[in-house]
Amino acid sequence: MKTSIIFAAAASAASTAIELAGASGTWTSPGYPAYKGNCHQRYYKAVGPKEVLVLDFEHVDIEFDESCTFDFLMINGQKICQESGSNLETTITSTTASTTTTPYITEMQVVDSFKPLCLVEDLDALFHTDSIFNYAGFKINWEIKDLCSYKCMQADILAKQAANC
Ligand SMILES: [Ca+2]
Repeated sequence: MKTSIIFAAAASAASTAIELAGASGTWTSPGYPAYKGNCHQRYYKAVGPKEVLVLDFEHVDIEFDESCTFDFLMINGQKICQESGSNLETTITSTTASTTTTPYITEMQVVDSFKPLCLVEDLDALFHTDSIFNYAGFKINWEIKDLCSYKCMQADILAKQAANC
């Protein structure tokens, strides 16, 4: 009896991928702005033949190591960890050394360090955390856009436009 209960729980845990429903929304990590350890949450979103999914990173604060081993958000195979704007200090230092810095330039550089991500294929994402050191997580504003009117020089978008528009 006990065995069958455990088996059922494991089966349901494996099928709990969360869909990003609708045409746009805000996607946050579990418990944002404070994730817990041992999290393993999948997300998905279908992207149609005439659609592009644009992910705009409003906030990312995930335990950092160089290969994103411990905690990460993986989007279609690409791992993301670190804090958005964490390049800021280095950037300011180098800019100040050469010439003057204005708040406007600083802001542009922060935004530029975490550019929107455009996906032409279905989103398949995983948020994974290990057992220690928890941070805020992520907050991503997403939107499905019309592929054929989307202006972007990204190679995979141009290829999909050529094939479908
Ligand atoms: Ca961690």
